[in-house]
Amino acid sequence: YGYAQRSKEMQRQIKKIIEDYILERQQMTCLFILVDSRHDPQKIDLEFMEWLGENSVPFAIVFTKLDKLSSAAAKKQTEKYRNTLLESWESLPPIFYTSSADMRGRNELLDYIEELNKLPLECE
Ligand SMILES: Nc1nc2c(ncn2[C@@H]2O[C@H](COP(=O)(O)OP(=O)(O)OP(=O)(O)O)[C@@H](O)[C@H]2O)c(=O)[nH]1
Ligand SMILES: [Mg+2]
Repeated sequence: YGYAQRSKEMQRQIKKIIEDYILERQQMTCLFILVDSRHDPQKIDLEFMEWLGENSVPFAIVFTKLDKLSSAAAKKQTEKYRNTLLESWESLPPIFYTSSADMRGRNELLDYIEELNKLPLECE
């Protein structure tokens, strides 16, 4: 749903495909939103999360590329993100702090997915 160099019409079609998938995919128990940790909270992402909330779609946030920030900057940036979320959410979703370069957060994320996979699928 993010940035795409496409015509407005194509963007609309892609949006529809993504939304239909998210709402109709029965097997999906949690949606992971990957957020480049270097960026400030983006309107498009916050709106997407709001839409997920309205549609009762469980989600978690995965901060990526944390190796690209100093640990002080990473702390500051992710705290800013959490604070922005708390402006519109009562509580925070699960949040993972990761880097594919140094593998941080990998086990936490895999453990969480494993736990999710143990849950029974919700019936309609
Ligand atoms: N240093 C670093 N590079 C990463 C990380 N994750 C992905 N990359 C690199 O970023 C580039 C894009 O990889 P993708 O897998 O498309 O990651 P993405 O998060 O979608 O990033 P963009 O496509 O750049 O928005 C590749 O060169 C990856 O090797 C990370 O955690 N740390
Ligand atoms: Mg990419």
